Amino acid sequence: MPGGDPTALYRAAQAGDRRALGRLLSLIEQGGREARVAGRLAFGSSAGVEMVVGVTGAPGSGKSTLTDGLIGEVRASARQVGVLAVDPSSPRSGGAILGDRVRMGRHASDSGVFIRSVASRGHLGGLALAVPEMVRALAAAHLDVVLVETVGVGQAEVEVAGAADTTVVVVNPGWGDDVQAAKAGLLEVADVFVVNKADLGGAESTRVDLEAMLDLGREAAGEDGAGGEPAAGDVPGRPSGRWRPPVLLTSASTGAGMERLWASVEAHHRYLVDSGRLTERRQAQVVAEMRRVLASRLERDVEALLGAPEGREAIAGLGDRTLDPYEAAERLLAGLRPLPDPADPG
Ligand SMILES: Nc1nc2c(ncn2[C@@H]2O[C@H](COP(=O)(O)OP(=O)(O)OP(=O)(O)O)[C@@H](O)[C@H]2O)c(=O)[nH]1
Ligand SMILES: [Mg+2]
Repeated sequence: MPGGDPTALYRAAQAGDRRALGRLLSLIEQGGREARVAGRLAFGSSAGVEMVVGVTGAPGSGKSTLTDGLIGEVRASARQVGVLAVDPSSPRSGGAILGDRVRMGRHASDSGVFIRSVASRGHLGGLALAVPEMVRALAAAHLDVVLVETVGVGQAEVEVAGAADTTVVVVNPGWGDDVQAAKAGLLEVADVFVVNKADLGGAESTRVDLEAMLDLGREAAGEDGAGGEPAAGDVPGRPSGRWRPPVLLTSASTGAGMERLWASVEAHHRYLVDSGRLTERRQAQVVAEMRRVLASRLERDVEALLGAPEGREAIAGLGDRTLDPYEAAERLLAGLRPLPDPADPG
């Protein structure tokens, strides 16, 4: 077992050492210089990840139970599976993570399954940055399929879900009863819809409501199916039909519907590959990741600038009304520009 050296940990993880993989993920989670070394290595070899599947939905909707079922389906196809169970609500994370261990515990002795709980420690922005790198580390360790469980209740969570090729959105019976704006985000990211806890009753009417919402969304986007202009993003010479998210009923606690769910996830994956959209999606994801890195760096620069003498001066200027907020910002920006000239020896 290598020490904390990121390169040694990476090589060991790649060679199948699961404890090294666990430590590598901790390095990435913590960030900093060693994380960058590990991240760079994983990025270089990450083209090999076969499928990344996000499982998102409201707290308690059955995501972990469903993920456990999906692990079984992946293992039935003899592929290795990695799981990142993301718990953004740090106050209850201890209990939830323990719960995940229990719910996915039947796979604990299977060496083809690697389960990792990730607590955000109250910093979801950081999580959105860390998760794609963690997925790449799992891929480098030859896990063929990576499942990412996240609670889908906000922009940042939806961004975490955006790290997936295929996103499964989990709802429960009754979900369609009152349409809220918050649900629109989930409608948008869903590649496969699951009405879980179908055993509780009312699932069929929720399915009908969901189908109607999906139809509305497609009409609004001008996708009535027959003829018409090809939708933006269609690849010439490839099938131009858009993917229509299926709405499935499951009862994760009994395993009912799991086989069909996995078949739908695989069908979506085939669709992405055949249409050329998998490559597009992954490229868009790394660009989005770069954008998040840039935004977080710039945010940090802003904080540093405000704490520096010129920042304090600008803040004082606002206080005595000699500067308005726009002038103050302009002055600070002017201090940042121009970028250093590489030809300038000084
Ligand atoms: N009746 C019924 N209960 C279920 C089903 N699936 C999950 N549950 C139960 O719902 C509760 C929550 O399940 P979890 O799998 O932990 O849900 P989760 O979405 O992962 O929860 P958080 O990660 O805490 O947001 C547990 O008590 C499960 O046993 C189902 O299909 N039917
Ligand atoms: Mg869970």
